[in-house]
Amino acid sequence: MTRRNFTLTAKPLLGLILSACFALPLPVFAHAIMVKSQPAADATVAESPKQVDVWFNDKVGSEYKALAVINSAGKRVDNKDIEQETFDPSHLYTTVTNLPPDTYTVRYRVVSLDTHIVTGKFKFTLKKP
Ligand SMILES: [Cu+2]
Repeated sequence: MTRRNFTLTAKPLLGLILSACFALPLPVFAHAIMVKSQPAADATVAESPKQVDVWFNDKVGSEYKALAVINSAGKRVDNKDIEQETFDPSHLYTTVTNLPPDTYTVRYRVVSLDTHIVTGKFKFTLKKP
């Protein structure tokens, strides 16, 4: 075996790790999947939420967590105060400024118990009164 075998680029390597993870039928440590949010993904809401919450299927790491709420102009509108609930480490939230009607994108990044980094996004709409 030569050194050249190890010159994999990051992206295919990540793909291999992810498929290895999903291939395991009963992993001891699961790959985190977002299971719920408030506002819900693709929901239309009448009033500005005070905060945006996301829940995963299992607890996630306390480091490297990120949660951002971005308006349709690409501006960040959360208060950059991400918190992880002490008694439910699968729950992350961040407060937001009083939001005007718009469609918002929520982006998250967490580290699973299996050490895999999980990123994702969803949208919600705040309708005009
Ligand atoms: Cu995983």
